[in-house]
Amino acid sequence: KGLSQEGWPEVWSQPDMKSSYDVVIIGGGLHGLATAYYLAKNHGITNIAVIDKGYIGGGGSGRNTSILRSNYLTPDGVKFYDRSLKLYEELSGELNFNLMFAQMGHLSLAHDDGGMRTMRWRAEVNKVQGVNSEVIDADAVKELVPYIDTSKSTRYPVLGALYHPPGGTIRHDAVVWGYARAAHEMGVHIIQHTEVTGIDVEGGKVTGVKTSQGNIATETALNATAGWSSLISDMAGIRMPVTTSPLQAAVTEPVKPFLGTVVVSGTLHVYVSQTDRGELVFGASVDPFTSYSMRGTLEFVEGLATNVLSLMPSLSKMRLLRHWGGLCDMTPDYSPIMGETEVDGFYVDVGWGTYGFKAGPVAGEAMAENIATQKRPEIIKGFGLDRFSSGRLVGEKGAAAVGH
Ligand code: PYC
Repeated sequence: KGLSQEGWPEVWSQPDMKSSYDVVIIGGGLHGLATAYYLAKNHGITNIAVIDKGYIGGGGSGRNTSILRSNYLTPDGVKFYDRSLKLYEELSGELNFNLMFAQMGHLSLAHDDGGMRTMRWRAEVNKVQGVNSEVIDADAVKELVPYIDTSKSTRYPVLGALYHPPGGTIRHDAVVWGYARAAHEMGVHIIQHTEVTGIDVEGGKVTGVKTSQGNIATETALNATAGWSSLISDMAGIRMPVTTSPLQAAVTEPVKPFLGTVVVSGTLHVYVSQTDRGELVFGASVDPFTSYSMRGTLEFVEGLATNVLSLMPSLSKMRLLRHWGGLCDMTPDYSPIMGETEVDGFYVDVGWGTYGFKAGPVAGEAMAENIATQKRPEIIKGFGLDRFSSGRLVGEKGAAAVGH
């Protein structure tokens, strides 16, 4: 309160927290806000609080490299992320908010025979699910991205790539704001700067959520946090097979548009795209240790520069403007944990590793259906916490943008 620009209308209000809600969503990032939006829009449930200990979109939703794609490895993964991409395609119109979706195409480079085999495998799984992906050779890569060094003399020569035309980037903050505004208009309370400190469970059921602003009575709580997902789940007595590691990214000064495709190299642990403003956005693999730190490190910048320059040597004069870190909750199979838990009324949408941003819309849609109908929808059937006891893992490590 009091921080709004003079004369500008408030896009969502900052309401006083009520003492009870039908649904409390913990985490005001993309997933939490999207779930609130679809609960209200698709199921008519509007007595909802979305609670965040910071500001909305201040976690992973505002700290990613905004890449969208659906070229995964397992049929479960491909169907799921494809639904997300389809929702993203319509989202600017639906939310009446320009999300600047640039469907510029996405290239995953292969630098050895093993890499080419994985790309062929992914292309075939993608095609069976109706997703547009194909393997192309090094000459075709060069045609799409002339600045890539495709000579044979490099340490990791480019042999080819998985080309996925529907992939691209979208303005991540705008997606958060668009969902927040639409959810707010339907009556959802967005409660910022309020920390969840406990979850009340009686007789195996959720009865309330404790916060730094007081207690809320509710029978339904969703953990939609990243970074703190295991700590929040612990509050309800649910252990998560999750470890948390930082993921860093960086952005350069703006230059003329020259890169019309997202380029990823798992071997070099790097991904690059160019924003509408001309900046290059770089990412890498998660830091090789667990931590809750969101600070950038010098080691990261050094490694990143080395790898970017082996891919595109002509970028050597570019200056980095800033770099940052976010938190990734990694699961053993690199797929999320979604759905109900052993505690009645306690739902989770966590464990997103490095895939969370691209899944926001479908995760919100599916979790809203899960909560409203109390049945886990088909599209997330395979992602339940129960898979770690049944052994039916959904291995998506092979679809990671970079090695982890
Ligand atoms: O999976 O495409 C991806 C990705 C990009 C950045 C982090 N993950």
